[in-house]
Amino acid sequence: MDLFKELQARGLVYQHTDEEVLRKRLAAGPMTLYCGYDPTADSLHIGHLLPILVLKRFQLAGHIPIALVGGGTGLIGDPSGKASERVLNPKEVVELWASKIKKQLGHFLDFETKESPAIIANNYDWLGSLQVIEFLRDIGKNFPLGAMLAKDSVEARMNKGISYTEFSYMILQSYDFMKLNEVYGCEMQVGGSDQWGNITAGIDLIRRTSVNQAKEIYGLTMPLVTKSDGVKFGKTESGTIWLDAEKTSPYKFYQFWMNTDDRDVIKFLKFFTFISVEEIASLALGVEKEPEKRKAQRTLAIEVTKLVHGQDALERAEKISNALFGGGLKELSAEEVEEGFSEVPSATIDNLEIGLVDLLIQVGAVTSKRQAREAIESGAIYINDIRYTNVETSVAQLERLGGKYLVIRRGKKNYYLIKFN
Ligand code: 545
Repeated sequence: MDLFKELQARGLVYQHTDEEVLRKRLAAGPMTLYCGYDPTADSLHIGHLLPILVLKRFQLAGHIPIALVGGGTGLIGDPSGKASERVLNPKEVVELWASKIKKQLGHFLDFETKESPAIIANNYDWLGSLQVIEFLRDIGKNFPLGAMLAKDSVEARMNKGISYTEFSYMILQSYDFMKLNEVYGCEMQVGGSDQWGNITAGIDLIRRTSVNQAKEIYGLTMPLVTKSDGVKFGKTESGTIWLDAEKTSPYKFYQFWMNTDDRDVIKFLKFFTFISVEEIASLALGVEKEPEKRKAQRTLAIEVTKLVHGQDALERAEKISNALFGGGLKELSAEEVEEGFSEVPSATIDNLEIGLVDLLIQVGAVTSKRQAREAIESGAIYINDIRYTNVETSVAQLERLGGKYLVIRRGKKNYYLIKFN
């Protein structure tokens, strides 16, 4: 199967320039391609994973990927897919975020391989020194107003309003494509479907300014990732799933994928892993025949966590998951307890003489002494997975996880964390 067919089989192809021409070009030898990322936050999140993994797929097939950090365009703001004007971030902030995004992007690509080493670039290097007169004469002249107004990103904002700044964004992205074509022979740009207008604007610019009018330039977009429950992909009740381990712990990251709906898991395996489509088809049988095993979900969680956070973090995430869901809490270190229970209600206690009833009240597991007694006596209270039915239980004598934690569970799945100072 050729690369384009493979991408199609995985559901990764949304829009593209002429298929036959593109497939021929890909078969003819290594091609350089790029995808851009504006530093609009201090980290990428899982919504940004698809195109970076597509770059990796191209690299694995022998092509040369460029990850472009938008240090320049990040100062302007892409109107694509945005319902309203963006607030401009301070230059120092964009610069800091650009360095963080660059580091994250670098993680996914191979810079060492001899045949097709990846390239990382920052468009501030050429956009930052553009002169306005040159810009308008040499570049702006190639952008007919009619074509610009017809772009979705502009049209969608005509009523709500769009500044000249954001309106001009597509020219900058187009200029990047032209630059990367000049400097690295970059022939293709990829991105999410929101980028199609910017990508085609760049192709038009290269065609207009090139001496070789027959020069082929390619574009490819991926579909928007959707979930069958209608919740926006990448968001949970507790927020965005970031790629930065400091912002979303590898355990939480792992759990996000573990919790994938049966209706989405096969699609996500195709999108976010490098497992072959044949192997995914056999996992699909499992989803049909024995969904309770969640084998597909587990495979997805393992593969994506390994890809983003590495083998060690994956093992920790699995260990925490097993402890939480398989009754192995005692195996956890203090750090692992913190990671696994970072989002449950918690309380810090200084006084070891506290009684169980007060402990439950302090951590918010119950709201009154009466409720506490009822919960304990009815057998609903577990501490470190052991049921305690005596209201007089001595808290001081309970074994603390990692020397300082008690994990309290009320009923099947209400967890609370007690930390002793
Ligand atoms: C800038 C200069 C170029 C080419 C592209 C760009 C960026 C592009 C854009 N892309 C999005 C983005 O999101 C922020 C990421 C970092 C926090 O705005 N104009 O920068 C997203 N992109 C990945 C996918 C996307 C897109 O990085 O293309 O569709 C999300 O999946 O929204 O020369």
